[in-house]
Amino acid sequence: MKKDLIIAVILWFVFTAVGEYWAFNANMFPIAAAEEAVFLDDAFRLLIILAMPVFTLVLTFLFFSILRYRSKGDPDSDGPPMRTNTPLAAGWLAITTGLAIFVVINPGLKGMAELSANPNADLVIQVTGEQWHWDVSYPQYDLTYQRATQIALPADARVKFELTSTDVIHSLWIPAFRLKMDAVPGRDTSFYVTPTEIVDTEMDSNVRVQCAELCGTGHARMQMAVRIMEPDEFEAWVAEAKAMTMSGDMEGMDMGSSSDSMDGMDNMDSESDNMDGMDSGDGDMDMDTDSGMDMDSGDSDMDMDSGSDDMNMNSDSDG
Ligand SMILES: [Cu+2]
Repeated sequence: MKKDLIIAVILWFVFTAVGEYWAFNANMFPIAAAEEAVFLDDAFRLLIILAMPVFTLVLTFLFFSILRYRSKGDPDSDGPPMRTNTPLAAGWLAITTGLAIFVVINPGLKGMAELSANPNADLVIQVTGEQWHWDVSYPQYDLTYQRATQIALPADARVKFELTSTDVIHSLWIPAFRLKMDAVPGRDTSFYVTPTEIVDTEMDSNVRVQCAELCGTGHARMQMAVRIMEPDEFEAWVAEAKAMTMSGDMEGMDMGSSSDSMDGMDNMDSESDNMDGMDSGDGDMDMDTDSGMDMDSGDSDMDMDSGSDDMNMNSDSDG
């Protein structure tokens, strides 16, 4: 029995060493395109490093017991009764409880406080979720995009996303940032992010907005391309976007080009194609739900409109 315990402990050390080597070195995360992504990846890695000895201890004793104390043939009686080893159980409870409390505080509470500690933002982006699209505006630049297909971001700037919803709960998630925040009707939520990498959706599909709260039949297609640019490139983009808004040239809108960058995504193409004429916040061009409903009131088929996002029937209501 004593010998068995020594073997089990040695196995535990070996498995832990292998597991920790993996936890410290494995390339386990997708592209990290923001400071916060690196921060959160580090936190996640720390959790794995701390959990590894607990994980390997349980597995080692489980599999060692299964193999070593296996009954040969049909057992004709019960094994010897197991008695609780109180100090061992108490020690196990204390260590695992201590570890759990530790990670709740750090990186949990401490990390969340750090992420939102600085209330200053270089750029504010307001995003409103609606079944099943996002409206995006840049209040500092007086730019508004209804049914936006893309978000443009400058690198190395602290960006504040301000979120809300007009109908049900949506959630704005950008995998490459590791950040996700609910957009709740009647409430304002926000998060901060500092993009660092010059990437876009075309280069890596993790660099995209994806709705992460099941919000109806069009949920899976509540996506937007994300484009992170050099700061001067972003300024040029803003200037061009403003010029386009002034001249009313909707087709030239850069937002429309995001249909290209979403190419890899099913269904997105047909949807964003329909969006081309709708990107600007300009009231004249609006084909939003309200005007759509008006048009439809004389129409025989109400479903066409309410389902338009979802059913790819926009071309009908566009005309
Ligand atoms: Cu959704």
